Amino acid sequence: MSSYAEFYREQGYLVVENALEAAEVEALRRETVSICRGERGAVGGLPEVQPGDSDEDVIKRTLCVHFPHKISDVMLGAIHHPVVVDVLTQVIGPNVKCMQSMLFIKAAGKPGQAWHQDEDFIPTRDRSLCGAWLALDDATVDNGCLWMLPGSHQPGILWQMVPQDDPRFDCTDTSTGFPYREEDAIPVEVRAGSIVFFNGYTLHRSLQNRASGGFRRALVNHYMSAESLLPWRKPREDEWVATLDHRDIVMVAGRDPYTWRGTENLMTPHIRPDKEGGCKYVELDNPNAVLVGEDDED
Ligand SMILES: O=C(O)CCC(=O)C(=O)O
Repeated sequence: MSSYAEFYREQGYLVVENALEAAEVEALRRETVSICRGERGAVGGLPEVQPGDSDEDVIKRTLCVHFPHKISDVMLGAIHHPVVVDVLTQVIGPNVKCMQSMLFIKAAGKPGQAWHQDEDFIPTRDRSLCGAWLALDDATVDNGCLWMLPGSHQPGILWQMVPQDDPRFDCTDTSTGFPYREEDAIPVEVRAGSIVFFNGYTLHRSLQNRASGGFRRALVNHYMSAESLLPWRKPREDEWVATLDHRDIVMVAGRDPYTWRGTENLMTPHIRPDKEGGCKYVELDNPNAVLVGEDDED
């Protein structure tokens, strides 16, 4: 087993420094501006651009864009980044699919996300779920870097999620009842261009951006074993849960054993609401779309 895979298996996360070239980071930052200016297509809930807005004005109003890869070739390209694919094939296996992207912008003053396990939001149940968090700025304790509870993925337990109103966090529920202490948590401070990989059962959070200015941008893509079905939504009346398979996926390595199932276009880019906006999700045109984080779809 590679040292990457060994560390990840024990700790539930790993960091690869200098994974992206400076030009790749810059291209992703520029693309963030284009997406927030609405130049790449519709994003549900995107704030209107005002005449005279600088690039900074335009991006600072949005906490996070969900599914940017649906409208942006640059974001889609990052899903296939060779460093990402190399690590994923070591920690997941030879056949890997991606099902989600999220572009965090997190301007100064914006909230973090409370303790959670990504498996609560994207049920894979085979423990292969892995997030790849591409740092587009230096991430520090001050500007709201990730925090991990090392080894918390090991029991494979999904801790209860409950609503929270802690001003440090956005609207997302928090995991509760787990046997780890705050002091066990470690901040994952990384330079721009690093990638943090973390298992879907690893408890993690981020705190608010307390810096006086600037951003803590990160592109997070989620992956899992292509062998496993992905029961992301509730079954319809004529469906059996064990056969449910969300097929809005992008293959990134190996082969898709379920090509005969075809693929679907289910997910629609939208912004993540924050408390300033009353935690309200926008209505989407696509009736099958999953609003990630919405209570009845988690
Ligand atoms: O980047 C953040 O602030 C939170 C990201 C996160 O928790 C996740 O992607 O699961």
